[in-house]
Amino acid sequence: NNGIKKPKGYTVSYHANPEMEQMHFGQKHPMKPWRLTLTNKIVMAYGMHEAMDIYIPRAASSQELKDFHRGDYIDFLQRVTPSDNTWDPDSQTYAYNTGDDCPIFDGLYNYCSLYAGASLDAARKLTNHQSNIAINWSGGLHHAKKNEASGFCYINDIVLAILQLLLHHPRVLYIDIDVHHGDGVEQAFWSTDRVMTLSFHKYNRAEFFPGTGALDDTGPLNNASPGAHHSLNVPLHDGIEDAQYIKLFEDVVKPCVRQYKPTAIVLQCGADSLGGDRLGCFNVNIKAHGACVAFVKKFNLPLLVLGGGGYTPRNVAKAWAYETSLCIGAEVHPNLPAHTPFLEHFGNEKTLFPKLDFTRYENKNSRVYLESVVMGIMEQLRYLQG
Ligand code: VJV
Ligand code: CA
Ligand code: ZN
Repeated sequence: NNGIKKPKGYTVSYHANPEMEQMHFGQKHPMKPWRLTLTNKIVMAYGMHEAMDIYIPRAASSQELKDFHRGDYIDFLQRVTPSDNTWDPDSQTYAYNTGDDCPIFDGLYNYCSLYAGASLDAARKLTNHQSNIAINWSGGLHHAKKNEASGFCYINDIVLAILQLLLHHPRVLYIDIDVHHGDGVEQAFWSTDRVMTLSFHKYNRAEFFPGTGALDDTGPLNNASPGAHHSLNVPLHDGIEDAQYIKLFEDVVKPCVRQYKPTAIVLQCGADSLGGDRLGCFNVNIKAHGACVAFVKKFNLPLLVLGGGGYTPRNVAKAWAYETSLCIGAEVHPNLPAHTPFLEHFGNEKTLFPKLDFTRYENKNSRVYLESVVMGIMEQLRYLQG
């Protein structure tokens, strides 16, 4: 099995339900649940499953989904079929913001309850001390709101998982490296100091989804609210590169952990921040994306690792397989094992670390700009010690 052994002194659990991977958002929709099959095939081909506890998660119950979401919205998701979705003339969308971005497809409710169940199972493995790191690549759907779908997300599994962690943990740090702003998670915990949210993302209010997450959106403006200064945002321009991204991530995350002192961390690893992503606009390679996971792991706190965006499936699968290897602390050969299923899908790039496309987006992040962002974050953190 390529000599991959269980990590010494800690346990990693891997939560994956193959039932989800067959789901289809529609012909040309960018979200491809099939990327999860590719990920799992690479993980298994390397023999990484030997080093982890593997769980096939159950579906979350509707009651569990209602711990965050409004009852009528869950009832709608449970009931609606592709043919009977109703147009809402007021909002010019279908009900609950479903439509082009969030289509109603066959098996939608099953899909939602499976990825949510996986994140809940993963969170519970952490709280009952059966795992030190729990991985759910099918989760991380950070845009879903209490009462509506948004940006390919229907159920906010991250919010549900954090609510689980909060039953046992006084403070949870949420870190989001998806190229989009983690608005749903930020909004859910906006007015509490028991969760600090920190999102790195492309920011352009008018042109890039969802348009929120400016540097000065840091929580309720009223300093008397416990949530003040507990929502942190790292707005970025097109084309950020490996060395810049790693340095920025470390320069921001380290002081957040030092000041906030979380007792658990949730890391959303959206892979649309990789270079060459169909929807993304950064120039980050797989090793640099993984360096963020490795850095967070070093804090040795209970860690929930989630997926998220990622729209060039062959790169998503490589990144998440590599990040799985980092979680178990295994060194894997850069060449994909010869017996990897679907190897032909990777064309000429049978390596875990292809050179990702750097030609589409020029780097618009100057050193001075990134320094000013770090200063802005440090300024917010100063309020925490009061
Ligand atoms: O930019 C938007 C919203 C619009 C309205 C709806 N049209 C389809 C697109 C423009 C303003 N939505 C974003 C949503 C991005 C969600 C990212 C999710 C995550 O990665 O953060 C977490 C999982 C958007 N960008 C691109 C598209 N939508 C898009 C949607 C399609 C599509 C092509 C692009 C939907 C269907 C089809 N093609 C066939
Ligand atoms: Ca993000
Ligand atoms: Zn995204």
